Amino acid sequence: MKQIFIAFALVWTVAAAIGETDRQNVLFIITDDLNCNLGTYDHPVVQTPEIDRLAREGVTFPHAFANFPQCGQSRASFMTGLYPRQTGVMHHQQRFREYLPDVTTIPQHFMAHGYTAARVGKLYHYDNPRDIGTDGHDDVLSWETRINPRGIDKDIESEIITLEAGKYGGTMSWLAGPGEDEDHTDGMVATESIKLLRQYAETKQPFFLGVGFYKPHTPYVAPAKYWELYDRDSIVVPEVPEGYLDTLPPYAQKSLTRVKNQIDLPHAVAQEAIQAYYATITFMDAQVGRIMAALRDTGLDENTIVVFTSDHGYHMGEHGYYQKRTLFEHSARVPLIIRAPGISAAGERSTSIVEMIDFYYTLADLAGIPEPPDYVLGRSLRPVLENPDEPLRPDALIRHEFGYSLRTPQFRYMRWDDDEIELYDHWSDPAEMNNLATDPAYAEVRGIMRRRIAVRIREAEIPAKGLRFIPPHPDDRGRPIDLFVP
Ligand SMILES: [Ca+2]
Repeated sequence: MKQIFIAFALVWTVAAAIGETDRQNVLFIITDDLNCNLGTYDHPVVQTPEIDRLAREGVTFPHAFANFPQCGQSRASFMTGLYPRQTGVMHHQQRFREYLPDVTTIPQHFMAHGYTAARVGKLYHYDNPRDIGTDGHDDVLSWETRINPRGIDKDIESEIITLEAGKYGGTMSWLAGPGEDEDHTDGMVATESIKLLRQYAETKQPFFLGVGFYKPHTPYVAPAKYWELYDRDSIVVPEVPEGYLDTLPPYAQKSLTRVKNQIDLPHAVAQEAIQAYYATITFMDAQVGRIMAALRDTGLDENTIVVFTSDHGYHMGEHGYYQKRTLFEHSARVPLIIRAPGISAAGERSTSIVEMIDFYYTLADLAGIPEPPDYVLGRSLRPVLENPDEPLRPDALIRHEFGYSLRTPQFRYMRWDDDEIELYDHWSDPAEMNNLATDPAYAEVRGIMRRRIAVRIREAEIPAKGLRFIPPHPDDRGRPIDLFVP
């Protein structure tokens, strides 16, 4: 009897081991404040050989959008699979766990199905660079392992060139820094991630590894060698015609003029800032390359899904503006590459529109674990990964502090809280510089978009199904609390 039991136990153990090695792991790489200034997105100057290589192995999504173009709100949204009004996080300093104590995040869902979940660096909101080396606004329930590297970039802050003395995180600032890649925080993020990958390769433990780079978020600091790749004097600064702001409604004007010290930057200063942003992107790209090399070395590349993205987009002078928090394409659009072994087409670009809220269903589906909880919204991108021309969504919905925008394959429509609107036709105006809000030729389009955005907003603001919600206290920072009041 004892022998039979041992035989059974052995069979069970072997079966379990096979099951484990067959599982798809997840390597989720998220950058901070990266736009689509990447080689694989046809940028004429920026060098990103490692991300380009990843793109050749997976599917690139040129029409992927953040549901809120700011750190905290975006990350709380896609990590829970809920729209920003549903999480209650309308200001980047708010924490979703206070309003949704029972919500199951993506890594929690993986842990509930036999995975270990680890975070290296910034996955949830983190005041960047102030909180580097701390847990930031982390969600403790999301991880078994949490690593917070802190590199020399934190030690040399006083040397950083900034538009406002003593400020680095919300203010454009930069430095061609000392040291090697491995000495900087993001170099250490890569080093720590590589250590975990080697460990997982040995133990065969299925894993969800969240790698959160702090760059290219300002301050744009990286080893000086990356500056040498870009000729400052030949950098093109986007130009804005005289009187441009007058073509926009008040809330849009406000969004483009909120950061006073970056308005009408002298040409040479703008070139310097853009060069630094480019250099920092290439530095971050090299760290992605180090992690991907470790994935190949360990053989984990054969059963690991890789996602590469950013928490939102970024202006670099477009519309006369820098950084994020607008409803324009540059702020709302994110880079997105997904490499899923045996599933994703290699090297293709999808024509489909995607929202970051789709990550939850996608990762659960690709890894082969049960579907997310009922309240989670979004759609699996599996059909698009198999056939990149498969249409997934007709449009993407993006929230701002004071309005919404809806992006279809041809148009962007914006509806502000004062009922003012904007309309842009991407087929004739991909830079979104010609506001068609009153153009008689577009009256019918505006009618269609007005009705459609109302439907999308309604869906995005209903309370999450069956999930306890504790409304934010009225004096929390952020929007006035009228959540879910009809
Ligand atoms: Ca960010």
